Amino acid sequence: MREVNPVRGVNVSGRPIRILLSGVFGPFGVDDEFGRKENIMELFHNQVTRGQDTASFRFFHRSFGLYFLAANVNADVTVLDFPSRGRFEKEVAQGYDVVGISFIAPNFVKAREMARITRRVAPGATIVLGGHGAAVEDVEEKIDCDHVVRGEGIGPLRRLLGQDPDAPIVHPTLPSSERSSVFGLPAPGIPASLLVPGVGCVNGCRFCSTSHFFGKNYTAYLSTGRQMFETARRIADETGTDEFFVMDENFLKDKQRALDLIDEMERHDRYFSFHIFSSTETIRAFGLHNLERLNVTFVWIGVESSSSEGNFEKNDGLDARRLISQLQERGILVLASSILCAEHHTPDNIQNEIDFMIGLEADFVQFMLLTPLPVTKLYKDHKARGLLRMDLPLEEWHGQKELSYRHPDFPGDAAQRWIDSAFRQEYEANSCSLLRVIRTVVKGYERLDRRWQLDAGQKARKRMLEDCARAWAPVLGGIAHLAVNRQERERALDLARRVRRVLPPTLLDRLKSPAATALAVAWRARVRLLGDSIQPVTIVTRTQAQRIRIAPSTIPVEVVSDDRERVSDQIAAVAMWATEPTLAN
Ligand code: B12
Ligand code: SF4
Repeated sequence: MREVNPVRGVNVSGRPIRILLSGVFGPFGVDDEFGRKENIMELFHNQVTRGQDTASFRFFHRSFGLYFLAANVNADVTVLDFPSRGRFEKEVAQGYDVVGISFIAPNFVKAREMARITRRVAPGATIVLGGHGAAVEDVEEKIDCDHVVRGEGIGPLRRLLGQDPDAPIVHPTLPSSERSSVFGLPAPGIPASLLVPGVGCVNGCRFCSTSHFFGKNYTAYLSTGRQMFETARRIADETGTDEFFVMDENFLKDKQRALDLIDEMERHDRYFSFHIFSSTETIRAFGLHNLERLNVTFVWIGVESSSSEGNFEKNDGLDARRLISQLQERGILVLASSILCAEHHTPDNIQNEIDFMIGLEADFVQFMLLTPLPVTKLYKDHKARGLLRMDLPLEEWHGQKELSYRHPDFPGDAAQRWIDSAFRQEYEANSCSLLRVIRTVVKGYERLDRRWQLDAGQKARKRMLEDCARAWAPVLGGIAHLAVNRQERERALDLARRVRRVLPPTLLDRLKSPAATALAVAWRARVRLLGDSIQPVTIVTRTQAQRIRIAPSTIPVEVVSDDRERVSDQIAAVAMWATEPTLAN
């Protein structure tokens, strides 16, 4: 193994070390020698709203980990996000001392190809692998590389470069999503910013790759409520939005930090809103009242299963339906996730599981097939029992089509048929998620509107709910027009009447409604004619060693358009015209 010259980030020739950090190459979500069509690079369209046809939510997330690494080493760093294979090769040829490749298990073959390209084009470069794919067994023997970083990456990368692994963490400023749209309509406003209070989760649920990858430990990047407030305030001032997507698997687990954050917001009379992930035990411990005070607007809950056989300690004694409706009453959107084709499922009981998830009436529902990913307890157990399908290529280990373990009751394509049907049933029964979102937001608004007196935090929350309802309500006509069934059409029309009553539309709101319907119809035509694939554009971000010291929070972004040539993407871009500026922040 080669070593990076460890002279505090500067090599012997006196120039800073040059590092390329790259995510895997696209195209994504297509069947080719490197990937599968089900493995789409979009969170909701892949695993949440994918059964909702043109009402599916579309957006991309950058490879956040890479920007954290870039902001926390003293070197000239280029981050290459969503490159094509050719673009990656061209960049490697620029001459880097270190090439870092971030990947997850289903993208193993892409990472191997990138290492191969690097060896050919830049034989002198040190190859470092990181991200969840690093947990693939014996990865160093399967991919030609020099270092493998498992778990948290900032400390090890700094150590590798001879820099202080325990230096303070700089939190970069990043949008949480790119090119958000639904029905082809760009999401209004500035996208929420990203906030990563820490990585890992101590709960260690048996299937959970995140918890096990980080050694069932939690590494805090922002360890106090005050640090969180200061970071959020700085980012909000830079971006112009007070909305944050909190990328932390179980953010409320550190209750005191979250309570301190509320105190800071109240003390400074500056209120942010947060989208969070949380287990139910922590929601219960934190309390619904505190969730409102924290101004949580979205929560992702791992409901996992209706029965104790398929569940975990975190959900002991949970009445999921009640909790979800209490959250929705407060205007908090809920995403409930569940696991299908688990060991205890059979063709006789799996429909009960789907019915249970439908009955929750959450705003969003995620279905995933139970997937024993390397490093988890589940993987080890299944391996010991000889259940793992080691013959199944890693590209298929994404949990949306094939089972990666042998389950006697779900042979062949049975798992795929169940998961596809679950998404469709949920959509047909509960209507599209956008409709549910508007309904929940209006509920939360009405609840505050009924109160005589509101404190400053509640006033800020009410304003935010109003803005959200006004922004999306014009789409209700389009939902009714393109409804999946009569029930959805009636629900959309009822809700439109209710919104008009609670929030009388302005002239502009009235004009937006037919425009939104026309765009939604155009989007449906595009999908029917050309399919629904959208590829993320390549994003190149360069930071310089000295610039990190001068302005640690600012990451200049340069957008490269070489992936925009696809005809279908150009058509998509017409419908999503306003999303482009978000890339040039
Ligand atoms: C955001 C996210 C995505 C985004 C990806 C965006 C992108 N540009 O790649 C979206 C939503 C598109 C996505 C999709 C999928 N994802 Co995903 N995703 C996540 C999520 C929720 C957060 C990752 C994150 O940003 N964390 C915050 C940053 C700071 O942490 P980090 O990425 O882990 O990076 C740290 C270290 O890993 C390390 N590191 C990372 N890269 C590198 C590189 C180098 C060189 C070094 C030294 C270190 C290093 O250092 C970083 C700082 O500590 C994780 C769950 C989680 N909480 O981790 C799942 C997760 C990574 N996803 C997973 C999976 C399975 C998928 C899907 C296959 C699921 C599906 N069927 O939809 C698809 C695949 C899509 C595709 N074509 O690649 C699994 C990976 C499992 C595994 N063992 O490989 C995870 C762990 C979820 C889970 N628990 O199962 N995902
Ligand atoms: S609570 Fe969530 S993040 Fe934590 S181990 Fe369980 S599934 Fe994973």
